[in-house]
Amino acid sequence: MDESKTGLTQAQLDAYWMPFTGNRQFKSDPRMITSADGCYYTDGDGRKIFDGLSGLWTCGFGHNIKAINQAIAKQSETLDFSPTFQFGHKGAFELAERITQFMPAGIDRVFFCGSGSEAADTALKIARGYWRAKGQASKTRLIGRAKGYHGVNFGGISVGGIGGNRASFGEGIASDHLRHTWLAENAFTPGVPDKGAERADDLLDLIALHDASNIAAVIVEPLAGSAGVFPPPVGYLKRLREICDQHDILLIFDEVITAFGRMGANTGSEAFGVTPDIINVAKQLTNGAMPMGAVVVKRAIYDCFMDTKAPEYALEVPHGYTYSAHPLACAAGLAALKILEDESMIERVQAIAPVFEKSIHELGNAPRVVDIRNYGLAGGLTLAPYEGEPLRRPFEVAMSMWKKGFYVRYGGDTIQLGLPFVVKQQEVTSLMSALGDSLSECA
Ligand code: PXG
Ligand code: PLP
Repeated sequence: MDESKTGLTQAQLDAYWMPFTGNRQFKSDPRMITSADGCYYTDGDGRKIFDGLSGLWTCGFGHNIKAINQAIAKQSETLDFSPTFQFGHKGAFELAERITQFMPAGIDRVFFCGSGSEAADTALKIARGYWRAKGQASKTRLIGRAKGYHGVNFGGISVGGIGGNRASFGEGIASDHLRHTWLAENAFTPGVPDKGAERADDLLDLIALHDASNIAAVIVEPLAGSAGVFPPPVGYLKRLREICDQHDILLIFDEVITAFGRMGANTGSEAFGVTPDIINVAKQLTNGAMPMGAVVVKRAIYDCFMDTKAPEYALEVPHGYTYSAHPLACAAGLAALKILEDESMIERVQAIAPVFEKSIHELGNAPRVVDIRNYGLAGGLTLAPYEGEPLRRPFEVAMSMWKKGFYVRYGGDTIQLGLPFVVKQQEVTSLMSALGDSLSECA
């Protein structure tokens, strides 16, 4: 290892076990990021790298946002940490109420946590606790969907539907999965695909199998992000909602990627016109500047927990994280939501999304591209595999892009794009042009 290139000793390089990373490959050829501003990173060689995934779907406004940085700095000077178990600080209440302004009507009680993974497990526990509080304790079974991503904690991987994230870890929590919504006949459809709403009826089969009296909740991403960007078929989410209503099953939308602008709307729920019972958020909530997640529930769910004969000092939910509603994260969240509104971020996404859609679909004839999907400022390409090595081509394409000065995400057999809301038209076209070249190089 050339220490002058990374500024690290071998011992430092060795000590860090990197998440979701090929550690051996990385450490033989490190890709270091030293700073970020706007839509660009600077790497260890001083090169500017365009951020084609807004961090990890976190930084829609771009990086180094002064108002957010200042809010965090100011908060750290007055209250760096506060316990939120049995005590409160103002920012937590302010942010909770502010979040509800971006949620569908009636979804207005906010439980804070530290990440999207914690949000997933929190929402699943709330769903089970809710039915128990209502005297229907047999309603425990949790249902997710193939290709779903709900983070990496045990609840989340149990309902999650990405095999590679589950295979190494043995037993999870009893759960079932709906089939995913991808259909070959929808390949290369811009925006939401026409076919596939009937796949929501998979839920009826699971109800027939287990009986609704044993099912607590269904959790889906309104648009599946991590698996490679799969927008919902027309009518699919509406049908899920109907079945959940008919059978008294809670519907949870995991909006960790879709909330706060990326869909060209406040939420995926708003974009696709279907209101669940619980919405999970994280990432864009603080524009990525502080770790934070939240579970936002229908008022009736909260009220059900409060409607108890237990003494007032008793906990209604024995759940929470040391860092739930951390003061610095609350300050970042308040500053970020102000920018979302004041700087018309959602309108910007709406304005640039058609450019993105047209541009990404122009890659339809690039070598080895077998599908392209998009919605708002999220896009995914599926690449044909090398024989016996389905994961290799996306990795090679992403590395080729890095060399050209573009950061894109690869996962499974897909390349994912989540452009900053503030991206310029010319940046969209140069990204797609570079991606076309990388696809050709890796054909
Ligand atoms: N739910 C959804 C829908 C997500 O997209 C999580 C939960 C978990 O959040 P945390 O904060 O625990 O990571 C996510 C996170 C990618 C990528 O490349 C996606 C995520 C994370 C990292 C990479 O698509 N999604
Ligand atoms: N493990 C131990 C030993 C702890 O004391 C705590 C919190 O007090 C946790 C785990 C949970 O940490 P967190 O609240 O950050 O999830």
